[in-house]
Amino acid sequence: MSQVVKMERHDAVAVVTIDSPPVNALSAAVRKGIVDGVNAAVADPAVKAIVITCAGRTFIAGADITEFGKPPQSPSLHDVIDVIENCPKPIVAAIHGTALGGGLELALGCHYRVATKEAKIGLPEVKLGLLPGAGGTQRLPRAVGPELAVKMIVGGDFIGAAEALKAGAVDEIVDAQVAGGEAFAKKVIADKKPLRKLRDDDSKLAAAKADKSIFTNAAAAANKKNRGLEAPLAAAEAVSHSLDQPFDQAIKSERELFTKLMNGEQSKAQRYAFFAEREAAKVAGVPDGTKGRDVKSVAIIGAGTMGGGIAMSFANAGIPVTLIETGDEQLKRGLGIMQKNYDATAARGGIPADAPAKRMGLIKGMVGIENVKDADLIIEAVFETMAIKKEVFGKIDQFAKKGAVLATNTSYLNINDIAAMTKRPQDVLGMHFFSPANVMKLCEIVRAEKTAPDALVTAVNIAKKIAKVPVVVGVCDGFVGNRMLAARGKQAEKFLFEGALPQQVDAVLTKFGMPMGPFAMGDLAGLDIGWRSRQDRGIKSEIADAICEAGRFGQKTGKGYYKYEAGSRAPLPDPEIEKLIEETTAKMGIKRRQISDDEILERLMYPMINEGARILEEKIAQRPSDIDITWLYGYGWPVYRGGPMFYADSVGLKKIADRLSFYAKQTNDPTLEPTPLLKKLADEGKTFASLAKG
Ligand code: T1G
Repeated sequence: MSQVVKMERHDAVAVVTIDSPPVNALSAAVRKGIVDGVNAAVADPAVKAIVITCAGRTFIAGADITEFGKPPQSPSLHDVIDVIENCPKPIVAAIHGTALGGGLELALGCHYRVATKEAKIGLPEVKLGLLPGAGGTQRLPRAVGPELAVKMIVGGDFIGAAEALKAGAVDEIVDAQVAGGEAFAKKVIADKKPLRKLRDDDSKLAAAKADKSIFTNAAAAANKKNRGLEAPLAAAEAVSHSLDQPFDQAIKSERELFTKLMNGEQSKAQRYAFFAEREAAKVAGVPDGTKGRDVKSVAIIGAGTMGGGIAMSFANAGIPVTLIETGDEQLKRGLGIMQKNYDATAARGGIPADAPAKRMGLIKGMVGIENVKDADLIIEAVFETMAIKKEVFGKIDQFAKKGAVLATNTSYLNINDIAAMTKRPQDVLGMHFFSPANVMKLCEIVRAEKTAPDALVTAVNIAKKIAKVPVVVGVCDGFVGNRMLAARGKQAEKFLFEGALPQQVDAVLTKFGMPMGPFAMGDLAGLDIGWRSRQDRGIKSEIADAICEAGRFGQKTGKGYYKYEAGSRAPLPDPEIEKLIEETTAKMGIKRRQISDDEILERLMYPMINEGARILEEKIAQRPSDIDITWLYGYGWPVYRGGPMFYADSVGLKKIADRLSFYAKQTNDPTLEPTPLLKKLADEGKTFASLAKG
């Protein structure tokens, strides 16, 4: 049939096999090949049934996302599914791997479906800012019932083969997809089974006819989980039409809702983020084919908040770790906190009831740094001071085996200086996890001056293995994320002197889509940390210092920039703070002014973007999209806005450069002037995205 689809007849069964690595996505060539394959099978009188299956690691994983935004090519996926559903001979979809999006929609157009027991199925289009656009919102409710269908489509999560069988999306679990598919097809022929079309079967809809609240509940739950996203709400509406519109009309409604999302800003940003995440795991500047080292054994030094969270990340991925402390007391405390965390998650149904014991069983507590001796990867997560880290790495160097990768979890210290404490700087790098390390997905992989390419690739591979999102960054104060956060924080702090209150500044960012603003974040992390650091460095910050001098360290003391009611983490504006700010600025002779939300947003965002441009100039980040991934996965940047650099391109670099120059003069802060790279791109009318293409 074609390079990517072939059809072979085995007795009375024609097998149409798609072979289009890496995930058999439904490109134009694949769609055409399937139609040609099915038509050839129909034309062959010896063929009594057809199996559609895939070579490689998975059944079709969806429409080809790389084709989005380009002129559509025939046949459309709708046309392909119509050919399949109206085929005069029974068609069986034989599923392995992950049948996702358009792949599952195509399988639902088949008359029967079999799947291997490891297979998963799903309609994850909402994660791309879309909804199933090839009949999935109508056929899935008819296969599994509207309740499960709306949950799967609005949430975008996969279900396994066993659940799919139980729900009615799959007819049989088979050992191997091709043989199993053929055997099932032979049974269909022998038993003269009908050409069963989901579009004609409303039996599972009747039960839900009365209760449309499943759709509004699903939409509300999605909105709570992902504030501001349009796709989940549209998806819930599309599925609801399975109950109140005839099939063909509901398909038209689905198409309209899909097209609106496809052409909208949010999906463009979410599709960009999908590819940016995968791009970030590609390490630039290493010899082609550089392989990572084998990691069979992992040791973590430090059972504190970060070390414990990192150990849990490994245990969650089923990887055993040795957790090392300096004494039994510290170890016991650390293990106790992890046990408590797991038990709390299990109690609220987040993990199976037997998971805490299983996962804690993978964490072996040991006392003494000599216990790193068998580890292929050692992650240091001790107290964040250079002196202690240098001492620890000196000791690691004595006991670690040859070729072990030595990672520090430092969030800003200079890793070149830490590496210099060892005789093996080529094995030293940073793995900067974000707190809570067992929850946050971002892991900045910090490349030091002498880090060997294969050590870097090892860290990226292991980060992916523990379901983290790795981004390779260079050594500087704050690497990428925290360095940009500092640029934003500086402006946020200034606003309090100039005339705004914490709640006004924070509200501008939460309205933008961030999970919280800088002052609520400070209260969460603890204001005393920054206060101690300023004191160590002899830096004064009159308002922040006055707040700490009043013993207001944030949530931990019930008061910080906000006040907190007992047992609540909700930040409440505190007139005490307004008074403190007014008194402090009055003493300094500052005349405060009204500041607009627009100015606050620009002066929080644009200096961050400027810092991102500096980070690119200094090659601390490999590409603009890596910076975006850092913010999406490390700071909760709203995915429907793509990331700070994607957002900058959508605002326009000329506007950003002009506003930065304006604010540099207005606030007499030359550091706000646009950095040369930003100025150059702005003058040339270019975007940050153009750098990646360059
Ligand atoms: N189209 C094009 N390329 C894709 C792709 C897709 N659908 N899915 C993955 N890739 C590429 C990916 O960029 C990477 O490329 C490589 O495959 C391996 O991916 C009409 C409109 C299938 C679970 O949303 O969830 O159907 O970096 O690194 O970790 O209603 O890929 O190697 O060059 O992620 O093993 C709906 C998206 C589309 C599924 C495999 N489908 N993909 O995970 O590998 S919209 C999806 C995934 C749609 C219809 C609508 C995952 C995976 P490169 P990977 P993985």
